[in-house]
Amino acid sequence: MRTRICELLGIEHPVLQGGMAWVSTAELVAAVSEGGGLGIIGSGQAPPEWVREQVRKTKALTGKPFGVNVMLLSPHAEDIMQLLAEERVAVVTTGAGNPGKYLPLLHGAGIRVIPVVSSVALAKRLVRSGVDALIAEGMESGGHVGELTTMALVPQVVEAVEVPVIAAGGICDGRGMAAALMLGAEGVQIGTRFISAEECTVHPQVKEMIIKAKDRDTIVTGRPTGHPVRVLKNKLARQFMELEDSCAPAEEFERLGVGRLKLAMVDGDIAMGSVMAGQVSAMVRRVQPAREIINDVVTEAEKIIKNICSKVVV
Ligand code: TUI
Repeated sequence: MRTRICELLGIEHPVLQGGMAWVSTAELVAAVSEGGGLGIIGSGQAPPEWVREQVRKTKALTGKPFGVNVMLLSPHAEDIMQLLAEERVAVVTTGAGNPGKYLPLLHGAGIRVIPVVSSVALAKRLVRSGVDALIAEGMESGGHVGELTTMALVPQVVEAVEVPVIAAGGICDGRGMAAALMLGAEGVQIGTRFISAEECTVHPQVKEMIIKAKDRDTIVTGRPTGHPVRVLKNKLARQFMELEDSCAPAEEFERLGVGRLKLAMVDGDIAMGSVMAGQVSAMVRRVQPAREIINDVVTEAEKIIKNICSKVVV
């Protein structure tokens, strides 16, 4: 299966692995790129030196293209953009904001820039600024979420822009990929299923929690702070909900949130850490090599598309 995304990024399958802080480090990223998709380092709030080390480590593990996600709320975003331009990584994706001011720097270094958007307005603005493609992410996803679902957002973004659109949020298998293509997307970004990839260095407790999760086990917390995040329900999530119920001031949310993502993803404290994962957690059934995940998703999507009329008489 080939789309404009394959040509643009020099990859075999139009499957991106979402950049996830404390989760998508060099090992997973290299495995996804070696498997024919696009691996993406999650830089989160990490300092520039850490990001440079991960970029160099990934380059040592694969000669294939890979990307880095820059979380625009990070205090290090500007310095990280500078170093990514120096390192000439193939692709930069961005989350949680508008990357417009970095476009001249990144394009000057020959980097493809693909922002995540959760609204049509930002999609249009960024396309006018010259971005290469867009990731339209619905609120089924893990981590920082917008308001719209993938089903509603993707076709609206596709209709509004000419650049290729990659669908994200709620996609973890061939059915999701086929559906995304039906909505007009030319590729998919998958996060949660890659957390449970064999090569992912996240704490094993996190993989197990995702594999055990059921359909209603995620929740969005932090809405009053303006930065809502989807997480798997645990003791910490309940404490956040209590703060919301008592209309606590924003500082209390911030105090409770400090260091929680690392606590879960690296230290394996799945009770008091923030286990950011999407609504598809329940559909992730086992740990698998990244290459196998990509092949399963693409093969299943191709099969569905070829047999699309088998259940429908038109
Ligand atoms: O960014 C993500 N997922 C994330 S970021 C993150 S770290 C974090 N921790 C606490 C609070 C906030 C973030 C964990 N997961 N996904 C991509 C994404 N971007 N989803 C939504 C957006 C987005 C939201 C607003 C993109 C642009 C945007 O623009 C606002 C504007 O400037 O118009």
